[in-house]
Amino acid sequence: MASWILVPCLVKLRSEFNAIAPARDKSSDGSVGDAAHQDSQSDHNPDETGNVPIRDADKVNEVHAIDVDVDLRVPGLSMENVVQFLLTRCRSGAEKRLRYIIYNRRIWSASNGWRQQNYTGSNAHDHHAHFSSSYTTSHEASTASWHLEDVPVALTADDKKWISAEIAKQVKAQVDDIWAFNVGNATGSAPQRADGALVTANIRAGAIANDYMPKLRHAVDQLSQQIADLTEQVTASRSS
Ligand SMILES: [Ca+2]
Ligand SMILES: [Ca+2]
Ligand SMILES: [Zn+2]
Repeated sequence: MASWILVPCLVKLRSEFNAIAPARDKSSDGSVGDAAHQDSQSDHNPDETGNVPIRDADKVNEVHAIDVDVDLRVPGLSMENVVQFLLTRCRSGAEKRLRYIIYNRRIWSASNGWRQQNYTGSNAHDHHAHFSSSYTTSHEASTASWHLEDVPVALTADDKKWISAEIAKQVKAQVDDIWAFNVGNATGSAPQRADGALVTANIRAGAIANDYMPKLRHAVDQLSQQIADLTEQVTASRSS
């Protein structure tokens, strides 16, 4: 039987990391302090038996910190994305369960309004991010969602290609629908496709209809290509 527990809010945070990054590398993960931590004051030490910065209200032997490996192994999702997402929630007051975060030579603390400061400790925290939790009993115990599923994920090159192709396909389908529109039924005459009606109308008007149809088709195809190109540009600029 373990002589300590990880506070439930951090158990939940870790499980959400596992949910959004199921294949993530865990080799730099951690919760309870190793021998090195036990010598110094750390939220990784169990709070009733170890050296911790705060004495809390209960007698439960709790660990108040987790380390999460930075390698999430999800294209377009970085630890930086997750840390910035959590900081936004902390700064807005929506999230109160964290005391501080250390990641990649920076530290953000509740006690100074979550402003970014340089972290100059011997471990740069570039292989893992450190999350220290509150020692307030209600915050420790809260397993409410951390909303990590809402962390924005950047589009990959493949995503962009897929979206562009999808849009081009949809535009093409719309154009085809227009050509296939049954103008005959719409005007109460015999069934007739729009492109056919156009040919007929041109013939009746004495125009050289069969010369115009391919040109018109070409123009519509160009238009749909322009829409697809534009969409690709917009997609690219949004995610850069
Ligand atoms: Ca305790
Ligand atoms: Ca406690
Ligand atoms: Zn740590």
